[in-house]
Amino acid sequence: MPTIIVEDLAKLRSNSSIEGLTQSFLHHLKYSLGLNGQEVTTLDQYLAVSQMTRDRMIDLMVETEKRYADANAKRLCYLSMEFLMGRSLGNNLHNLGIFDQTQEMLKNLGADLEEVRESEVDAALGNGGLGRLAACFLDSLATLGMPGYGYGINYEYGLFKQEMSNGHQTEKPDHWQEDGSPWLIERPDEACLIPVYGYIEHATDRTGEYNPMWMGWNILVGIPHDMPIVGYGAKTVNYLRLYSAQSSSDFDMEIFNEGDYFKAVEQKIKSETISKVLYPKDSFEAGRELRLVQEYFFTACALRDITRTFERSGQSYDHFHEKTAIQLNDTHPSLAIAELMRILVDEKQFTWERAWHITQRTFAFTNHTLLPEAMEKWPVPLFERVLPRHLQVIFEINRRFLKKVASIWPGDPDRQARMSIIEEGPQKQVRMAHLSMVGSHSVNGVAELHSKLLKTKVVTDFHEMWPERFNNKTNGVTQRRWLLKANPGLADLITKKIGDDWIVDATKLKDLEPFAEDPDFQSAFRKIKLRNKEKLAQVIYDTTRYRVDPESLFDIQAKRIHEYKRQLLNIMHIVHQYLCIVEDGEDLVVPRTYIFAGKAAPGYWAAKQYIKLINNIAKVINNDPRTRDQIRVVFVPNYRVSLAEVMIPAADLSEQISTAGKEASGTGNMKFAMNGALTIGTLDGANIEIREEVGEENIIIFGLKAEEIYHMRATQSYDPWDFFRRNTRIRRVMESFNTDLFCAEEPGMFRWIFQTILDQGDEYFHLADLQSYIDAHRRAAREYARPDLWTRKAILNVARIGKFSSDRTIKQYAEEIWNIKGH
Ligand code: B1H
Repeated sequence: MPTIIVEDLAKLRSNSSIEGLTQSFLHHLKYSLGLNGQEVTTLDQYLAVSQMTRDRMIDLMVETEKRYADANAKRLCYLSMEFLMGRSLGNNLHNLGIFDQTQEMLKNLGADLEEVRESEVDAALGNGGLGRLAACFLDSLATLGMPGYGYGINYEYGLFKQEMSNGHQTEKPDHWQEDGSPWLIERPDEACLIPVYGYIEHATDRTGEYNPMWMGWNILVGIPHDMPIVGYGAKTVNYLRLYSAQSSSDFDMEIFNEGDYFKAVEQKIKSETISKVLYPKDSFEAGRELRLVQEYFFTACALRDITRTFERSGQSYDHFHEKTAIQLNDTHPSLAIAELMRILVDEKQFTWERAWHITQRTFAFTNHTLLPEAMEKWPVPLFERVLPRHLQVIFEINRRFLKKVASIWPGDPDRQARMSIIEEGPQKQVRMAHLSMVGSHSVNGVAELHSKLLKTKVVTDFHEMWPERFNNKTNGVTQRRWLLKANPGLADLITKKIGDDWIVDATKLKDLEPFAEDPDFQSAFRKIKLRNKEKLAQVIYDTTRYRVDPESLFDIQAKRIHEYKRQLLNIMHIVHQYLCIVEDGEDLVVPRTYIFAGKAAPGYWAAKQYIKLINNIAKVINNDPRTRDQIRVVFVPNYRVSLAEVMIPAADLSEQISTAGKEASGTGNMKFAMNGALTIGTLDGANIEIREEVGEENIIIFGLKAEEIYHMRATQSYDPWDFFRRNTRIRRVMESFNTDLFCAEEPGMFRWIFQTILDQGDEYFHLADLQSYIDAHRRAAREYARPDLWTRKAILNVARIGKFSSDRTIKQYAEEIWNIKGH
């Protein structure tokens, strides 16, 4: 490639013409990568294009900051242990409005953007829905021009990579930043020093007042790394601030050269290990000290940063909550409540009442789960060892809180015990959800049903005490990533028909409704779906060596593997169909490809068994000549954001089949529908609202409702044996697990499923829903066999999905909780 001389860098960066981009790209090949005349690899190209993109974002970031500062704007800080960002290049190019030019520019140089983008490693700093929601929110905040910043951990290792060995999941480390990331800007100048461990010295001050001193702590050093977040249209660039933990030895020397007590405290956890790895379990893991330290570490760093920024503005802390909103993404960052109290009381010498007034008005809390096992509770002795001063603060918050409870409900010690932040018992525990609700002015669930169940089944006492505090914010996803970028074919078709307003206003997709029956539009729509399916078929072949037919119905369940999400119900139906063909000689209405993807937490035995079972079933069915043209089953390894971007646009049918009352919202359900898949699902989470929007004739609903399940649990009226005895098809499916049909080489391997379902009560009501699920699938197949009918329904799903844009969600948070606006 030719070299160039760059004369005016600033001018170059604002130049979005193909010539300007070319210059910028070549400049980085030479001056950032040091390449001159050598062979340029695809990775080099990726790095240079990224630098080119990043330059443009940094200038805009500076401009944005000035705009907010001039307006003295209120800011939102979104605290989350997870941000599942995926790849950035394509998204940034789209949002900057230079995607097409960059594609052209690279083409002119003999390179291919699509290929270049494949060099990017996903930033997998999250487990699933909760982390991806945070990423969608950042995209919406920036697009809406709102001052919203993410705070989290710069994990050195993201979520493990999933590989298959003989059908089993194996985990490989995801060292995603091995060669650095062009999207992260290190900010050593903004480092934070965080005390941890130590003890409390009970002292009195000159006036004789009790004045506890936190002594003997270790110091953690947090170094921020900023990932710029471009809004669509490139007006606004916010950032996500991720902290790395660094060894504190240099700082110890400087700051604590006389602190002998410091040495006396054993270094329990080496500083650098704190940001080493993301916990791969998408629910709470009890008693992990490192996890508690992680939660505290990034939360405390965030608060240093937030208070520092606020102090620079020169305003009094009494106005803090008028200029700052802090959203807690589940309880994981809820130590921030105790930390802000500690800062105000211990460091700023505020009275407790004044500090509490500010704190409560600053924080808002989102709950993401109804599963009792996912609720965070920390043993008091562990907590006291790690954070002795914060425990004292929490005890004081609790003392005052329980006094209030007692004044509202005198003589009700049971209620006090239920509501206390501290759970009594053989092992005292700190209930983080209670701390979060007491310390916030807003508590929200993530779908209508979830918010309702929170109030009526989970935290009824709190709802009774503060009904005004509870609200719902139904989740959403960004149409920029999940339609514009993931499905360029469909995005183009839509834009050609109705213009491109839908990119920033998803309700505009409604304008597609009149075309739902238009034969030309239908045929174009089908053609795009087929192309997306061909692309996925290629990925399936590359990763599994199975060939699948793009003309068959693509039925996809892609999400974390979990008993409550009921991949097993899906499996049961597949086995049922298989047996109908091979034993009853039936033919399917339409040929089907069942596609699974998802990771299991490394310690979750049952979930890992499901993966093995799916792989074994795939092997049996895919190699059986009797079903060859009718059913295919595949498990696509290593589900992640970039794979989702290929799978979701290729789906005909989207499996959202959790036991009703278990899935807080789901967000995959929204992404699939946005790409024209029909949902087969239970009345759980956001499925209910999706049905409301798309209309009941355009979604396939089956199974028990949450209320029915609660009732059957309470009355113990579900007996899986009943279904087994009475329904021969169910019996046949269950018996297949008791034989070696799917484990000829591992005899007895899946017998545990037979036993768990029948003898241990089947917590997730598989058999109660199976017949209804089988019937629903028959309906789906009959409709799929009529392409005009099916395509109409698929188009209406896209046209009516507008509500589920994260832009809508963020506007509601901004208006109803944060009180922030666009600038
Ligand atoms: C969700 C989690 C979660 N709910 C603990 N809870 C974790 C809990 O590492 N941990 O300790 C990690 C994640 N994730 C999901 O949030 C819900 O299951 C989905 O239904 C929901 O759509 C999503 C976003 O609200």
